Amino acid sequence: MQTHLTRRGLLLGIPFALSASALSAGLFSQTIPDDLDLALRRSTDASLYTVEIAPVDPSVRLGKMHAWTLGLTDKRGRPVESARIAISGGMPQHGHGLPTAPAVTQTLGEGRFLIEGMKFNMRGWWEIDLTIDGPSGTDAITFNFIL
Ligand SMILES: [Cu+2]
Repeated sequence: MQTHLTRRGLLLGIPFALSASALSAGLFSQTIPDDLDLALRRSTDASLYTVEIAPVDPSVRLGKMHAWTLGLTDKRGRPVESARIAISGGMPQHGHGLPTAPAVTQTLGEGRFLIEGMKFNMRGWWEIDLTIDGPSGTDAITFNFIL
């Protein structure tokens, strides 16, 4: 009898547990994952390149148009002088993209590029998605940034 009741209690609990975890993992979750990688220097998904990004002015302000620099090296750590770099992104918790269309506007030499037109119009967790089309092939990376 005791076992039967316990099992029934467990079964009843399952739908609740499932919906609770579905909500916490959902699109509109307000919780930023604890293990979110905030490093701004990382290997691309297929390890073809290492990318380092940084805002030109470290104090990024809400709603203000600003620029970033991007450093690009190949697998052997050699600077990549020429690449097509596509930039997109958005807020994964809100389901929207970037409010602007940032682009590489200058090659700065030694594998460095200038990205202009960045703007974050909300506080929270932003993803910056880059697709790099360079001499080693095409690869992608997503950086996380919390404003
Ligand atoms: Cu948002």
